[in-house]
Amino acid sequence: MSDLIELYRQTLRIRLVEEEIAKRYSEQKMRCPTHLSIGQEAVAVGVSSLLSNQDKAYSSHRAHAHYLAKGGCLNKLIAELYGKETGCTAGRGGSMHLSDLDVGFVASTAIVANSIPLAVGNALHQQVQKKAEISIAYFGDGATEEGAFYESTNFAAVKKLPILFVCENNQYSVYTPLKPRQPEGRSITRLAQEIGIKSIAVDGNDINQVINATQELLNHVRSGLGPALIECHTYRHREHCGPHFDDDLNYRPRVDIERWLANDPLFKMTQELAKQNNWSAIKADIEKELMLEIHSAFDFAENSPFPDPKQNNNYLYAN
Ligand SMILES: Cc1ncc(C[n+]2csc(CCOP(=O)(O)OP(=O)(O)O)c2C)c(N)n1
Ligand SMILES: [Mg+2]
Repeated sequence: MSDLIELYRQTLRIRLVEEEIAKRYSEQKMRCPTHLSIGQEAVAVGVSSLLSNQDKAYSSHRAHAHYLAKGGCLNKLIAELYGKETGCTAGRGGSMHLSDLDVGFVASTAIVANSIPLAVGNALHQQVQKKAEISIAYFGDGATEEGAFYESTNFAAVKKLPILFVCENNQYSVYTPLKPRQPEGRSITRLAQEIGIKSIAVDGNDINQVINATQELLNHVRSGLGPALIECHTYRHREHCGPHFDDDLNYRPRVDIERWLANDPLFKMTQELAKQNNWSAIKADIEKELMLEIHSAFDFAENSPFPDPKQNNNYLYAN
């Protein structure tokens, strides 16, 4: 039960961080686009619970949860959103371009599917250098429609690279559901299996399912048997990009929204944790401690300096 309490704490931490971002976004001090993972947090927390600091993660535009779950620094994340010098990419990247080598979070990028070849390239490096670590590529269902996905997974399978692909299938690419985008009946898991990648599909809102499948797949990857893919079925609660709910636009069936809200990862964990003695008091303490940490991170960001304009050319590969 203590493990589940810690998983709950980490999941709630990401939820409360992103709710605070949403609450303050209209102040216009965070000037970068933000893609929130609210509703999808159990994937990042479950996968990361089995990773080491040496393992190298790559992510997409929806990266906050992946960064925090990998051990990312909350102060550096919020400062990055505020465009401050103390941010994890020195205020140059914003929400979609996080990087922190201290915790093995190499990069997130805004180009859909772009993290996949980057992570595969790093896995080749790890294999050639015989490193005792692996790469992780997080991406959405939409990324599996890009050429980069096919080329990269094929190459990883042929070379038996040490990489775990994590597909967060929230069924949507912006406003478009899977049906008009992919042939009826296609399963991303089966597709990856046919490419030669050991693959498992799970309910991504059930942290136990995420952890059990990830463990099985990591045993495979870490034994040198080649790449693996976990497809996590999940659902975002809010709009694709931004702090609001957008269900008034009616692009997602009401019945689906309600079914997924009832399948919320925190709600599922709470059902189990409620059996624990003193759960209400434990939960209240966790919430209090997290809100203190979160408010302090926003204070840190607000009080940090903006980058010096004279240093604008720093960190450029070409100018
Ligand atoms: C190559 C490319 N095409 C289109 C876009 C615009 N775009 C940004 S996010 C997104 C949706 C991606 O959907 P998915 O991969 O399922 O991730 P999700 O947003 O659902 O987490 C699109 C089309 C982009 N950033 N890059
Ligand atoms: Mg999606």
